[in-house]
Amino acid sequence: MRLDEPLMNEAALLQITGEVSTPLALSFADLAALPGDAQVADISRFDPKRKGDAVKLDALLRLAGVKPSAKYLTLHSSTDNFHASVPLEVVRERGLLVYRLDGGPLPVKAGGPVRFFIPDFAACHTQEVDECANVKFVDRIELSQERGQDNRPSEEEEHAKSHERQK
Ligand SMILES: Nc1nc2c(c(=O)[nH]1)N[C@H]1C(S)=C(S)[C@@H](COP(=O)(O)O)O[C@H]1N2
Ligand SMILES: [Mo]
Repeated sequence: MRLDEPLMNEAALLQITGEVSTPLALSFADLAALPGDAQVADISRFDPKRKGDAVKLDALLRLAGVKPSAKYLTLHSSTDNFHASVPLEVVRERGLLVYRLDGGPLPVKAGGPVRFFIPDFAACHTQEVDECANVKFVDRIELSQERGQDNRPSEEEEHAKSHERQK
């Protein structure tokens, strides 16, 4: 489960890097093995259009041991080169990572294998933690002192195109 452990039995889906004492590389089995108080079953109770089981961001951050110097959290998707960087304090308590559907990995068409989800996000590009920050196919969470990489669409037209592409 630690990044420096060689030979993993199962592919890592999600890395936690940057301002942490223990960088992590977590597989589906690692996420599923987190204790009950780290798990959030069935996110459809927050949003009826969404499905799947999640783990709490806070549980992952505790495992990694976030340093007090960390002020920003950046969600990276290398799949489509999408990145969102938000103030750590805003997402620390309520951020979720959806990773499981019907007992298996979250499908790509639902934003899997791992998708960030903030239950009560603001409308798109209205503030720092908006719907656009619900990063799909997230494969790395990076903690940093300064704001990190962020290429969320900022203009309405650009944003409309991005939604069109995602359909
Ligand atoms: N990897 C990735 N995640 C992404 C995006 C993207 O283009 N790539 N678009 C974002 C934007 S702009 C929005 S509004 C939401 C849309 O999520 P939905 O398609 O589940 O409604 O996903 C966000 N997550
Ligand atoms: Mo968006």
